[in-house]
Formats: sequence, structure tokens, C-alpha cells
Amino acid sequence: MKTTKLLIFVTAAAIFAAGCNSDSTASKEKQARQNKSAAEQIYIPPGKLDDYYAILSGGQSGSVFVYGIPSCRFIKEIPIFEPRAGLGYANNPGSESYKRLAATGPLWGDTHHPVLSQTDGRYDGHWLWINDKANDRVAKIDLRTFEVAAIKLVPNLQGAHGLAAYLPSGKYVFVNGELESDPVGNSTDPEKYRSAIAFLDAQTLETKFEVSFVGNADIASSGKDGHYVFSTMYNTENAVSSEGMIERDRDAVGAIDVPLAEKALAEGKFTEINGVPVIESEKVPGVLTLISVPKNPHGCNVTPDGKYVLACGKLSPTVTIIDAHTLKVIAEPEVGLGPLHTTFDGRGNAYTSLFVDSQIVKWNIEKAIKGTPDYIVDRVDVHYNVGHTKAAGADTSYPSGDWLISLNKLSKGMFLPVGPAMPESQELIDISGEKMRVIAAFPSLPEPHDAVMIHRKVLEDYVVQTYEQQPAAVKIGEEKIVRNGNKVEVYMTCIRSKFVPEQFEVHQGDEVKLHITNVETVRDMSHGFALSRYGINVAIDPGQTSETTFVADKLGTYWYYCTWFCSALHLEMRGRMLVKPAGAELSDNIGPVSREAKAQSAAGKESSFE
Ligand code: K7E
Ligand code: CUA
Ligand code: CA
Repeated sequence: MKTTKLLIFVTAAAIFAAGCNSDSTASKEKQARQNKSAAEQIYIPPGKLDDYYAILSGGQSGSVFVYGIPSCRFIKEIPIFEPRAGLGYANNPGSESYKRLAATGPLWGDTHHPVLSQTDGRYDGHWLWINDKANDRVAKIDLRTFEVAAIKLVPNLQGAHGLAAYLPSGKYVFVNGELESDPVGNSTDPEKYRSAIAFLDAQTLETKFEVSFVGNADIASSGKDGHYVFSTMYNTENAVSSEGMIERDRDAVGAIDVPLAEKALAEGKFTEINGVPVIESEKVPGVLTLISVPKNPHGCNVTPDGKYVLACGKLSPTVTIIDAHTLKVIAEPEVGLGPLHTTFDGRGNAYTSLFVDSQIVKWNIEKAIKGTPDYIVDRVDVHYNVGHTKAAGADTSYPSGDWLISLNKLSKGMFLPVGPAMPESQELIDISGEKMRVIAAFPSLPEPHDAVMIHRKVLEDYVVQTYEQQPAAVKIGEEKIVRNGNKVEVYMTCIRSKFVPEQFEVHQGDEVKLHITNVETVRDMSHGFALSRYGINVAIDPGQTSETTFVADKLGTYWYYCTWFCSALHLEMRGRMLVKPAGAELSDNIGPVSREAKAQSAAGKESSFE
């Protein structure tokens, strides 16, 4: 009743405001309906879960961002190639995450292409791989914990850019070298420049082999039958200036015959460079086939059925459709200005991002091949200058055809100005109908390039809520201080609302190694260990053991305290490191806590603070 009255009032108000112009009223009503339904589509009440996890590359943020779709809620950042002190990631030079990252290169990365693992043509929710274009690394994220499991440097190439999983086996991920160099002689002579496509063991990330060639490789996509993998190549000129890179009218899509490359490896037809077998494409005919496409192509996407690979024209208003088995160009439909990337709905439609036109164009692949004039199905404006676009499940064999993300390079006036640099912008588009509908826009940190969307159902039973006990775990009652010359190891536990030991003593200059186990068994009860003035913040999730090493070089009392608000006694969850002059007598008493605990357990009491 109330709603009806309100509706009548709103309608009357709308008519009044529109000055009784019935056309405009009708269109406003339609707009109002559409707005309402868009709002309903993205409104997920607190406590209700989104259907999808969208994982957006963070570009020069060196991380990836997890958003809920359709709500567009920001859920989590997974730091990868950069320290993130707040999350206790790679910020303490003595921590495992820091050592692993620093061992592979600088503490900065540029992530572009998130890739999800697949089994039988569907996402299995196990792994996410991501490239670091700036420092030629690839990382693997374990989706049980949403944390980095491995990072490796890829030798012999620069600008590790396009990344894809080799399908259907998934035994490799392969990464494209976009920037040319001479890894053999380290020369500065462009005549010696080459690039490579590296095939990495998908689990260990060791580079198993590379195929090298003159020119570069940009964006990557795998065929679905284990035969060819594809890469766009915009610098077949092997030029070093942007003018030089656009000299030729046509460049290429490179197709690598993976079984043939494996055969060449087995037959020893390679040169070992920096410990990696490198197959020079000139020496193994057929290992790399160049397919001519218009000038400076960019996106490279194999259709869900594995029949075609589509190369976006970038400087040409076309998408080149190539038969993924015969490698013949079969059509080159015009789609609009600045086509960059293409994604799919599983109903035979392609969606191409148009950077210059600021549009997503929906087009029918078979109609474009047949040359029927109505192959363009729909266009929507996006805000503004879209780079990647990705539909849910688009790089599997079974896209779900419901949501599409447009990852826009510029947001201009879409959000409140917050200085000269505006937030990056994404838009969510409903592609379930014939016409696309832009439903929502959401900002994020710079600069997402690509995204993948995985359904919640694939992940929800897989993600862990507490760590299983690790071999290195410190058990309650077994906390201790172990001294060996100037090396001191502190075995610590934490639980609401105590660290045990609550204090430990060291000599100035001692190297201190902390092993801290969060002995909580309930979910969502993380603790942190921050050590004042020592630049240390360690995150410890339930059941997890974190380690870090540092030198106690400053004399005096340094408090450690919990950085994750965990209980009413969170502020009291703290202890002291007592740094005494060399030669001073040290106590191994692990602190007043143990005495209190002993007294308490003797009295049969348990702490009831939560
Ligand atoms: Cu087009 Cu690095 Cu995927 Cu950016 S690349 S847009
Ligand atoms: Cu533990 Cu706050
Ligand atoms: Ca070129």
C-alpha cells in the first residue's frame, strides 16, 4: 500500500517535472524502471554472498584485487610483487615472503594477466597465475588461502607480458617477452635483439623451454586441443622506436606448435641459454608459424569452442578471425575504432573492447565469417577508453554469458575528483540478454588491466578458514627461547589475548628469529605481531606459523603488540623484547604470563576474555 502511494507520488512528480511532455515522461519512466532494476541487480545485502569472485590485475600496484560480482564490493587485495606492510607481506626483510620476493628481483611489479587453472574446460578454483611485466616474473596464487605460493624469474626475455595456461592439460603456463633484448651477449646492438615465449612448469614455475625469434610477442591465448598456442606480435619490424614499430602495414599472430617444440627438445635441437633450453624458431621449421594480420595487433583470444583465434586490430578497426587448426585467416570483420581485447558469452557472440570509440561491441562470430551484414549485434558506451574486457568464464570452454567487466583506462568525471589522478574505473555489464546493459561502475586502485571471474560455487568448499597445523608449528606449552651464541630463536604462540612468551631477553646485536604460531582454531581470528621501532609487522592467521628474523641492534625495551583487533583485550595483547648490553645476564623466564597461567591452571580457571 505504502509502496503504491509512493509510486503514484513519484510518477506524478515526474510528470509534473517533465512539464507534461508525454514522450519525455515515458522515456523517464523507462529510465526509472531500468535504474531500479539495475540497482536491484547489484544490491547484495550484507551477509549475502555475491555469485562471482572477480580477480582484477593490479597493474603497477603489483598485486591483484578481489571484487564480488555483481555487487562490485571490494573484498581483498592479494599482494604479490610488492610489500604490503598492513597485510604483513614481504615488509620484514627477515620474513619468508620478503626473501622469496627479493630472491627473484625488485620489490615492485606490474601485473597484467590473471589466469585461472582449468580442468576439463572449466575453472577448477585451484590456482591463479599472474605475470610481472616490469621484472619478468610469474607468480602462482593458491586459491585455498588466496596467498602467493610461488614466484619465479623467467630468464632470457624482457617485458613478460601475455600469459596463458596451455590447454587442455594445463601442464605449462606460457609467457610472452614483449621487449626485445640480447640475453646471450648482453649487447646493446638492436641487430642482435630477439624475444622469446617461455613455457613454465605450471606448478613449480621453472622455465622448461623457450621458443625464440626476431621481434616480440604481446598477448597470449591457448588453443583448446594441445596443439597450437597463439601470440600477437606487433613489432615484427624489430624496431626500437614507436615510428619504426608501425612501419609495416601488417604484423603477425604467432602460432607455436607445442608438440613439435617438445619433439625438438627431445632431439636436442636447442641452445642452452642461462640454464634454459631455447629453440630458435629459424632452426626448427614449423615450430613458429607467423600469420599475417593488420598492423600492430593487440588482443589474442581463442573462442570457447577452440575453433578460432581472434586478433584485435588496435590500429586497424578490425578483428582478424583465424582458423585455430589450419592457421588460415578466414575473415576480418570491422568492429570499430581501437579494438583491443575480445571476450565471449558461449552463445556464439564476441565482445570486443574499443579503446578509441570507448565502447564494447557485441558481434556474432559465425555471421561475421559468413559476411552477413547484421553481424554487429549491439554497442554500449563505456566511461572511458576501455582496455581489457572479460566475461565470466570466457577463457574456459563454457562461458556463463551473464556478466562482463569493462576495465576502463580513464574515469574522467565519473567519481569525485581526488587530485589530478582520477581513480581507475570498471563497469559491470549485464550480457544475459540480446542487448547489453551497463549496470554499475566501480573505482579501484591503479591500474587493472585484465580480470577473471570465477563462480563462488567453485571456490566455496575449497577456500580454507584455518590453516592445518604446519610441521613448524609451536604448540601451547612448548614456547621457548633457544640461544646459540648470538643467535636467539623465540618459539612463540598467540591466542586471544596473549603472546607467550610475554617477554624475552636478548643481547644487543643478537640475531633474533621468531617463530610465531596462531593457535586459534576458530575462523576469522587473525593476530598480528608488530615490534615497535623495528619495522616489523607479521600477520598470523588461525593455525598459521609465521617466521621472521632481525638483528636486535637497539638497546632497551621494545613492545610487541597485536595489530588485528581480536578481542576486548586486544590492546593488552602485547609483550616486551628486552635488549640488554652485550655480556649482561639474561633470563630465559618466558615472562609473567607463564606464571599467571600456571597459577590459573593450578586454580582450575580459564581466561574468559574474548
Ligand atoms: Cu591490453 Cu598488458 Cu593485457 Cu593492458 S595489456 S589493456
Ligand atoms: Cu590479537 Cu589483537
Ligand atoms: Ca608493427
